[in-house]
Amino acid sequence: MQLATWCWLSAAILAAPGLVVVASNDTGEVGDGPPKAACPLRLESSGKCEAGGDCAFQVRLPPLTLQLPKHFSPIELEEVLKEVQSLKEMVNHLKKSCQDCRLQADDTGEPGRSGLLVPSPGAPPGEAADGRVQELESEVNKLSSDLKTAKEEIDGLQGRLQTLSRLNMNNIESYIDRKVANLTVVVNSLDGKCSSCPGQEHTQSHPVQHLIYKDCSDYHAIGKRSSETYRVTPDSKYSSFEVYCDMETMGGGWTVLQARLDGSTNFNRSWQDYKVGFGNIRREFWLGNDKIHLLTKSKDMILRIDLEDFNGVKLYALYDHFYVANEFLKYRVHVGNYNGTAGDALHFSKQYNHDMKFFTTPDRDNDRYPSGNCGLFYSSGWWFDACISANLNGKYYHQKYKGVRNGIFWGTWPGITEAQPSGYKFSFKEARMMIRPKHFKP
Ligand SMILES: [Ca+2]
Repeated sequence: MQLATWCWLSAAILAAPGLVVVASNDTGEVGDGPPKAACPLRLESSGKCEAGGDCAFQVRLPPLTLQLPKHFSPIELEEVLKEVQSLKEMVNHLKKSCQDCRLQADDTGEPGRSGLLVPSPGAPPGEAADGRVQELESEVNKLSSDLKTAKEEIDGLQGRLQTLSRLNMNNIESYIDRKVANLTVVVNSLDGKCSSCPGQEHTQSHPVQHLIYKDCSDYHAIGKRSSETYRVTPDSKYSSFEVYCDMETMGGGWTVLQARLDGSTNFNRSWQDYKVGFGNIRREFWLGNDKIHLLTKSKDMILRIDLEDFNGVKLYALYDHFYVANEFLKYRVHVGNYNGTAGDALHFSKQYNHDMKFFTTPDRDNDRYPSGNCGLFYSSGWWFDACISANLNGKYYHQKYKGVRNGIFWGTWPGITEAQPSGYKFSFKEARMMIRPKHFKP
């Protein structure tokens, strides 16, 4: 729709009185002040005057045709609404003018001299004008309401269009993320191949900048050697997160999943807490089952467990495969073959074996103990069997303790299952779990 159309429409209405009404300078005026402005309407007497001198008058207005444009747009509709408002004002003005003219004619008492308009047959003159004005008013009101409806519809459509375009952007972002991830893999593999390229001794060797760091070993690969927190993205479909990297133990490149140091963090937590993680990743913490799943899914990982007791004895356990399934599969753990000094407590015996077990928390029983919840009994979340030969998430005791064996526990620790004098249980000063890609080269 062009604005010009509406200007024409407006002009047509503005001109309407002029077509019909002639300036009434020759109409008799009362008083001796300055001449009044010409009345925009001239009324004509119907010729029927009553005994008291009251005469009837009539006004004839031209027919009104409004042409609506075929297409609307919100900005133009705003203009149209303004036009409609001005039309309404115009109609009101005409109505008032009509009434004024009538009053003026009444005042002069010379109705016959003002007559230029042809009387409208079949209707009293005043009523005819009022009827026409009301008709115009109702038409304008209807038009205004139609336009408002059209505007609302267009606004709704625009909203939907914006939503669609946002959805589209998300798709594109995720597509680009996947492409970047693929490119990173290709670039990294080319970098590996290039180490055996002929003439390499003449080439300045730069470590290839990784675009995505999936775990701590990727930071190690670009030369990072300080044990620190780093941001990793094991799966580009999910957001990245902070992890603590051990860049010293056995060549470094380790992503730490869990740490116990001083009992500052409570490990007696809900399923939800174990799912998202808790604690301080520079001190005591559980990284979170969702993150552990993503990390162990992105690469074939090995697990290292470090333990230290209150006598200063430090031992470790190494497993050549470690994977944690997703939440739907209750974070089931897969533990590979053992190597190390602390003993294979995760595969303690046929009866006590944590491999292939679901995760259990005090509020979610997925263990193999039919008469109760091992998580509730041992105050922690863990891959319980029925129930434990190892539990690194047990309660932190600062020394030996009595009662339920709900402390940090590693069933193959030297002397741990031997009867302690006075029934004391053994506890650990430090425990740590961390993972590294199986094919990592220090
Ligand atoms: Ca149970």
